[in-house]
Amino acid sequence: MEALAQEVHEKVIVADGAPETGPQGGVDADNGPAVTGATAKKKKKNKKPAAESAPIESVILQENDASKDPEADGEDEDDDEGDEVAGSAVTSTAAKKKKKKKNNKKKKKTQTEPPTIPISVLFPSKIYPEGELCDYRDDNLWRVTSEEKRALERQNFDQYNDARRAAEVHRQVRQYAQRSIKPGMTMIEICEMIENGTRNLVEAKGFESGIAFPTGCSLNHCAAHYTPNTGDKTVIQYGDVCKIDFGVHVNGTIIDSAFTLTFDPVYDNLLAAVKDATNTGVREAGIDVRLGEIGAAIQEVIESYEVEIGGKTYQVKPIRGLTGHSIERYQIHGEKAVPIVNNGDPTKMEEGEYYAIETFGSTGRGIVRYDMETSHYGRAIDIPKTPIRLPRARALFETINREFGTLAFCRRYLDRLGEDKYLLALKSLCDSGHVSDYPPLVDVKGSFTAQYEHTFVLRPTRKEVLSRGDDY
Ligand SMILES: [Co+2]
Repeated sequence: MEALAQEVHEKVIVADGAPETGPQGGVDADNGPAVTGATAKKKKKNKKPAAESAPIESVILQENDASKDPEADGEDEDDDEGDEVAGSAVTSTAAKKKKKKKNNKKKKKTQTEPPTIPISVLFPSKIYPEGELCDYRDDNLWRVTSEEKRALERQNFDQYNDARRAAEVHRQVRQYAQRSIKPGMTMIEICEMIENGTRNLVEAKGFESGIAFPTGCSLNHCAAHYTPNTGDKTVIQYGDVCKIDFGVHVNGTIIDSAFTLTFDPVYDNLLAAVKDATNTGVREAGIDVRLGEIGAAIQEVIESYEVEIGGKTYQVKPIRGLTGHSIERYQIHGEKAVPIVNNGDPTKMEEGEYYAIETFGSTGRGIVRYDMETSHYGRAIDIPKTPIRLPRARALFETINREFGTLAFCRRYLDRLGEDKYLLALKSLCDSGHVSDYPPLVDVKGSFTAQYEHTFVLRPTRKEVLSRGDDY
């Protein structure tokens, strides 16, 4: 999710702290210096993520009749390999037969279609799979073997494990979405598919686990912050470019990851540009790396692509106002913004930080403005001291605080809580600074925008790309 500022906290309704200093929300203001002459070394290609389209094993099921088998073991695959090695090679055929039998009896615990089985059931050990591990470079490579850093990591295990659980939910839900979203579905159906999948797999429960922010499904020239409000009849079309951007949290540790969904292959190069750019940003990131340098690397990659649509060729442009961001607990948008152009920001990434790197490419101007009806909101991190006068607004604020704390929400999330006719109250909370609104961000009409996004953590010894999957 792009540019939303939130903070922790469940119960606190107290008015504490100063009014929020402009959330880097919405448009991350201007990212400073222009897109000056990106040095044109084409790097391209050689960094294709492995196994582009292999479906992740735990999601593939059916024949296993997973839904009726909450007892089976989700990690059988590994066990089998162990058996194979242990057993004698000579008897391998017999062994295989036996194993097969055993497997059938035991049955694998696998996900249903649509996904309904909680990740904690699929991983009875409650230890969730690590993301992609990347060693730091050069001056920081020593970290991987440092006893001190490794000890520090062991202390952080629980939070990593929470993040990995959220990431596994994200992968399973998004891969189901990739398989099943088809032209003709309404945007509301798409969002509910993703949101219900998330709630089920993460076992949504108050602030312990759940949806981290509204499901973005911005279309075409709209780059970010669109999700349908109740009554929205928009239907996804064959020619649409849809950015699916959703978030999962466990104990406030958020996975923020997005991909672009298209049906027409004419957009393939646009998507390739942005996928490559996001992977570049993720690869360049590390402890002590400057944010501006990451932006420069991203910009160079995006601009090295062209896409031909309707007989016209476009050089893909980065959308300069949109950025990646650091992530804090219960707060999707931390202090630091990761630009997607070279803005010269000398701020460094630091040990222990969580980041979402997201990049946006456009066939339009590469500049966004606000447009259309607002759906996304978030409580101010620092609640203004000024009292809320309107009783209706005060009540709504209590609901927001109780249900979402500093996690972003949308109108549909209020609707499902039974809130009704709240728009005036919500508007007054925005005016008083208790809540921020995040209207959709659009490039010029007729243009197409794409996005990919990953969440990683700068662990003391290595970088872990938590949201990495076989899909992207
Ligand atoms: Co984001």
